[in-house]
Amino acid sequence: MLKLSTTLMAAVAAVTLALPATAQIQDRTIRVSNGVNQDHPVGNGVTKMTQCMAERSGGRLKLQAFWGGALGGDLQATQALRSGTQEMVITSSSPLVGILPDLGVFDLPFLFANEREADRILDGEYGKYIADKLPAVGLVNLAYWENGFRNLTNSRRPVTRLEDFQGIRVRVMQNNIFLDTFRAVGSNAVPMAFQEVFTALETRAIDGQENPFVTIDTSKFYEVQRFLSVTKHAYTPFLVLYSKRLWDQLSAQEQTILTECAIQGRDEQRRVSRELSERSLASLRQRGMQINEVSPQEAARIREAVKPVYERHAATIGKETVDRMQAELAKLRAN
Ligand code: KDG
Repeated sequence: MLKLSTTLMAAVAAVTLALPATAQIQDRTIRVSNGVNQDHPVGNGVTKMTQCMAERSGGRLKLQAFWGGALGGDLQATQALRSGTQEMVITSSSPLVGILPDLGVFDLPFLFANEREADRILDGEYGKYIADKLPAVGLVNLAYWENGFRNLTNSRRPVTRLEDFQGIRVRVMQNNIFLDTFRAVGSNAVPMAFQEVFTALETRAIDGQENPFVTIDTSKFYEVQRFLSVTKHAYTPFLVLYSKRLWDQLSAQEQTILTECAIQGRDEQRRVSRELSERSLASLRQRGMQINEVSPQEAARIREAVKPVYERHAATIGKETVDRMQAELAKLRAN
């Protein structure tokens, strides 16, 4: 009897090993949602990821993308992943701090000096340190894509100095650190989901908002905003999240393909985001927006005004999470 079962197991193993690798890949259409429009660089990333998945899975793994918040805003879509009713979302980290407070580290004002620092932190040990915390809250992060450096638009006046923020009703993401940052410079910060922003600006329910140039451009905020001030006050990453509940139903082969293709999508999305950023700025100027830089002296005053935000939120974010970020940045800047 023992000889028969051993022989049988050997036969099953031989057949399984002989199966083509694609046998571990099922036909799947994976829904992914995002809050921006398809002409945003996220669209380029999704296209690249889709092509990669098709090549690697023999056409069995597909992405079905939903744009403009069609499946709900960032937080709502992320909750759908946690309940296992949606596979993927590409979302800013900021609206998710209620799910994982550590993500608030990326909202600290003026944290990154440039994209190089952001890439090194996000794609290195620190990015993994944060990503490793997500499965415990029902999420898997496949890669960090780029939302980008955020700048202020408004309909009231140019913001060239600290005092100009005073009294401007600025929409911010639903995130206490952004609320605190804009209150620290004297604005009236208004938390709001991204999908409500255009109408709120159009009806003057709010005066302004803050986003990267490519988002201001592709979301047509230039139609309802007159002034753009280049503040670069924060850098927001996008998380490319998968539902942990649904991830665990995938084969190792399928998980590898999704992860590696999300990284190919990342490189393409960042490339297009940076290439389009300057073109978007020029386009916004051509469309009639009045654009101003902020002088180094005034930028220093603004940074000074928001410095207490770090102390006020370190405990909520997590002391280790903040300390590790500061240490990683210090190492990068020492080289
Ligand atoms: O889904 C991502 C978008 O909602 C993104 O633009 C978020 O930067 C964002 C904002 O201001 O809400």
